[in-house]
Amino acid sequence: MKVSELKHSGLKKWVEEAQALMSPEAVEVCDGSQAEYDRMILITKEAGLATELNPAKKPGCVLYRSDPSDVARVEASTYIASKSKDDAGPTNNWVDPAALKKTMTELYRGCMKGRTMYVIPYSMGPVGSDIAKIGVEISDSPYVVASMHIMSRVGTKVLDVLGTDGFFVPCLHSVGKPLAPGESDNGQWPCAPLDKKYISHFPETREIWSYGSGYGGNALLGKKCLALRIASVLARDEGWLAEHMLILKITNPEGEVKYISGAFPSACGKTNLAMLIPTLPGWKVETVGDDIAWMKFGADGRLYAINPEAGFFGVAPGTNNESNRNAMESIKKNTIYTNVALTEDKDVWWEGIGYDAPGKLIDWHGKEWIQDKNNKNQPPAAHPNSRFAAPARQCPAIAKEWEDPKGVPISAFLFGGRRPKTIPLVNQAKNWIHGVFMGSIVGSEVTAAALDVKAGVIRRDPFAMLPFCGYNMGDYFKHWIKIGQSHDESKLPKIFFVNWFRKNDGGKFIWPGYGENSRVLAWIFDRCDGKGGAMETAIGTVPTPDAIARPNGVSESDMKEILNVDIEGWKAEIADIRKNHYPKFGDKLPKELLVELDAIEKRLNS
Ligand code: OXD
Ligand code: MN
Repeated sequence: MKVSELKHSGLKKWVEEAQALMSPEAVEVCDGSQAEYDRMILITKEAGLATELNPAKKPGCVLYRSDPSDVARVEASTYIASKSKDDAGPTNNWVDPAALKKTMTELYRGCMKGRTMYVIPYSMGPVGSDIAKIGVEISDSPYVVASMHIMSRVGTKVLDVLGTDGFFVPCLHSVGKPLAPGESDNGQWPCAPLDKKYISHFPETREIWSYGSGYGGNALLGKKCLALRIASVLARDEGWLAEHMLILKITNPEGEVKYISGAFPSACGKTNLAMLIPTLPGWKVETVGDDIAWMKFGADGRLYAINPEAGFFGVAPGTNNESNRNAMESIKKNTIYTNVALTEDKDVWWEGIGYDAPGKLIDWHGKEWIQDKNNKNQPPAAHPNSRFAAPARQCPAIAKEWEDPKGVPISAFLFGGRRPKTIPLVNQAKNWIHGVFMGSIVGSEVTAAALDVKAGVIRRDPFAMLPFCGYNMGDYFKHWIKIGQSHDESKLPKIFFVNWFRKNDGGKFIWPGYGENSRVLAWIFDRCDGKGGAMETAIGTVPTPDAIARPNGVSESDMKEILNVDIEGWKAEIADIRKNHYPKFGDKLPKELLVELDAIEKRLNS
């Protein structure tokens, strides 16, 4: 389709303005077809950016290697440019929107020279669903076009729903690397240097401007930028929830079904939980979504969730048949891999894939790599944030209703993180506000000495939303509190805090995790119906020692330890929240949370 054929005058005008500013060689409106996807892959192959994998082993799969400056989300260059700094809040990077647009307009000027500008109409959520939202991404990256085909619903069908005057979120994206006449990328992943990357959000005008990165959440603007940062603002204004949560379906041996949603910081096994294979006989877990949930109230007063995405953009290292067999099955075909290692027979390999490197590899830098198991300091062959992008429909555990436009009714929210001490295996909130408190204190142990944080430190990431909330976190907590105040609490999801990562004094994990987590999910399932052995404690409602059937290798005393309420540990936890965590949110921290903190402290002291 040509730009002149666009029926939505606002969209047409915006595309024409972008074209005039960025001076691409050509403009294409994406139709979302398989032929278009194949052409994007071909263009990147011809530019030396994509390697086709062995069709006998990984049919329809390709591998890309990015630039070392462009391997992950860049939080330091991610901006919430609301009119007032106070609306972005102390935990977001704020820049005055007019100043930021001025800077970025100069970067965008002529930035697409020598490239095609793609106009990508996409729907987050099933096309036409009441809960879905439409975005249009303008991008000069065919890798982005192909990835958006997997991660969202792209094409003409979206323009049909948009009509002549529908609402869409305009998303500008450029890799920031114009080409001179006759120049090709020639195998060099195009992007701008680190100090020229900008991932900007304008919450009042619902706009996204991204420049300089071609990777992940910086460039596939439907995911973190629209579905979380902009959608969180829409949700606040419209009374719903846009959350960094998985959605799973669980069926008990009697055939009863519930849907559970859960927020976990990055690197806590969220995708594994969403695709869990239960060890508990008779129970079944299916996947609705692995990263984001949009939830609105139905006429019956219950919260209904959709997964706004159409694919999984998962971290490859550590994914194997033990940790996540369903993910391994999902990524066998039609998958875009980025920054994993390549084997001699053109298959993929990564650290933690479950077997040794089969011979000589090409690492994510494009260099020859031979595994040396004696060298603990050998740099990895796959980048630790290397990814797969795979269509969700390929997951063997995908729930049949995963694309139901009405969404699925949520019975429970889980919050969790990696907490080697103090936090019990599972703990049910006494009521909604206590649950909001639990969400507000989510934290996780830093596993690798990452960037500026020492390993072993607990980094708090409330609701796993700290990097993804498009407004002031204090107001975000308030929004959650208000949801409870303005709805029938008996119909709201019950809230639980879980921790699969408790360690014993010898530093070993007490709980085996993975499929065995189904035992905890079963308790949660029963608690939603007011069943299951439970005890009231100072910190919430925990299972009685025999309420959860013990997996192999977990002794009676292990079970006691993992369910134990560590009074001294919790006192230290409360003190840390009071002194180091809550002050980060400034004067917008809702007083209700301090009241909750005081009440728990009082119970611990009594
Ligand atoms: C993600 C993240 O990539 O949360 O999903 O970092
Ligand atoms: Mn995520």
